[in-house]
Amino acid sequence: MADKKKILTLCIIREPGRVLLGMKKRGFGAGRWNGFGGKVCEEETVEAAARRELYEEASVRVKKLKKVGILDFSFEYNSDLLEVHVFKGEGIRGNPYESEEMRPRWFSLDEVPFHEMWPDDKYWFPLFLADKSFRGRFHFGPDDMIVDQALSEEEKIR
Ligand code: 8WW
Repeated sequence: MADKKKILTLCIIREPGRVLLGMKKRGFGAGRWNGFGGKVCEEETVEAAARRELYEEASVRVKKLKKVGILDFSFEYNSDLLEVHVFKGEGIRGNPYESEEMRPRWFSLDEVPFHEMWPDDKYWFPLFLADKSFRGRFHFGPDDMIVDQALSEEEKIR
């Protein structure tokens, strides 16, 4: 039986010329640079969850949060279905601070570490950096290899 779809958030902070990523220190995706995020709790909006996780994982808040993408991930070796809501954060408040979960670091746009990120990121991150909205799905086989994928630019994401 397929598990229930899990709704997750992913927030990437954008400034002119650079983005804030975090090195995931433990749990799912450990050892990879990624945005900040996690599970949406009951009785919580997806945007509230994105702000909460950003604060818990990097000690920062943002003035503006815009949903720019939805990505569906599935895996051959378990039945998890992840629906990841991708947000662009702007107007950072506070200084990024390392948590038990994440080690934050700014990357200039020409040094985004794709080789140390999830393999799907190299497809949709350029859309993110170009201020486009997008929808995608990626199915992973052995060794986190992408075996099936679709990605499209969208007018608007709700
Ligand atoms: N960039 N999965 C959401 C998450 C999930 C679990 C705990 C945060 C992927 C990216 N992120 C994720 S999971 C992010 C905390 C991916 C497959 N490809 N690419």
